[in-house]
Amino acid sequence: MKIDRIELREIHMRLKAPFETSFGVVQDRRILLVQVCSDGVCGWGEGTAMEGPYYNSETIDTAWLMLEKYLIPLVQGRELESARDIPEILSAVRGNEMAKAALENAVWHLESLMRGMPLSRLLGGARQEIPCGVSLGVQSGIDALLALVEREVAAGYQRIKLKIKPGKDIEVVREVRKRFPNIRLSVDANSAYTLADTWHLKRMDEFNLLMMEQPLEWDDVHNHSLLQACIDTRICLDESIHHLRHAAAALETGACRAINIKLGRVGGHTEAMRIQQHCLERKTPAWCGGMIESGIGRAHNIAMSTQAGFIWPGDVSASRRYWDEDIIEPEVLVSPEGTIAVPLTPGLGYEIRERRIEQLTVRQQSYQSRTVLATR
Ligand code: OSB
Ligand code: MG
Repeated sequence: MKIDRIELREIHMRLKAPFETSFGVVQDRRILLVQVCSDGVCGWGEGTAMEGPYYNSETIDTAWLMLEKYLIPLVQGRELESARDIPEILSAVRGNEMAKAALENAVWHLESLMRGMPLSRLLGGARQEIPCGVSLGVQSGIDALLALVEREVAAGYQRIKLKIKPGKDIEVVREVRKRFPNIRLSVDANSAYTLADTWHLKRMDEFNLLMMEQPLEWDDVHNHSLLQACIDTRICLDESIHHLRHAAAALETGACRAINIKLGRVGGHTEAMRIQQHCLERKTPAWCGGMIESGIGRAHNIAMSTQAGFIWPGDVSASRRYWDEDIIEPEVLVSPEGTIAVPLTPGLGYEIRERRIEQLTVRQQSYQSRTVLATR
């Protein structure tokens, strides 16, 4: 397939409720979409960089810049065998995984359409349904949190993850565990602690958590290996893992015993595939993380989660938990058993609502044969 047109868009979508983590609060999402076309067939990818550089170092604006100035020119007008070729083509550019992933994943979608295959099957996934969990933001009070947990457990979700931060951790988890003694429960600190908090974090051991996600510095695997040696709760790394070598080193040094795989953070489907394969071979649980995606990112996450290494419920939940109106049709639905049925039509398996996307677009740029075509 020859890539003859690439388009970047920024759309604005408002979350039904603010989402709070240890690094900040977001309600108005600025979402980057990439469309890659060949012979009139177009694939879509979502850039999962956030509005500010507080989860990782990328933002929607840096991703746009990297795509426009460095990444798109490498792919524009190229004849490709497969989306698998993309990482090598982009390899001279360091880091910027979320920008790369948006582009690579759009090419994966395009390839699945051109081959007339479901993306999940093109990636080698076999699952017909995937297990789902939810991620609950930091809440103002314990009653609000308990009510939310109640609602999501009743909806069927198979794992509840609580965002924690200093001052809203041990006692919060204690209350939730007391009320729900048998649910699969985990916590995510988004790098809010340091090694000096080891004995504080060890108090989590009494709550029988499935895992504790990214307690320490975003770029420090070594300190996690020291912490993991002191606590019984399984550490899962999120922010620290940007590619297979990070994952392999983290497992080898005992820095974690589970891995959160996010398409954006690891640079796209090809690298995600390699990491889940590595986890599978080492019998280490991997699961699909989320970045509060629109339907396009959600559909990519669903396709990815059908691979054998994704054995724990992901943070892939129903569209309506976040959006009044999604940009795909049907929206992502979760069954009363807490699963998503994997769509098996060619491509992502959902219709892209282009008219809706048009309405939500605040900037847009087309690239064709290395020249800018249209701006608005
Ligand atoms: O750490 O997993 C995280 C959202 C934004 C940034 C980081 C994280 C999250 C979530 C939300 O936990 C997961 C979702 O999309 O539902
Ligand atoms: Mg996380």
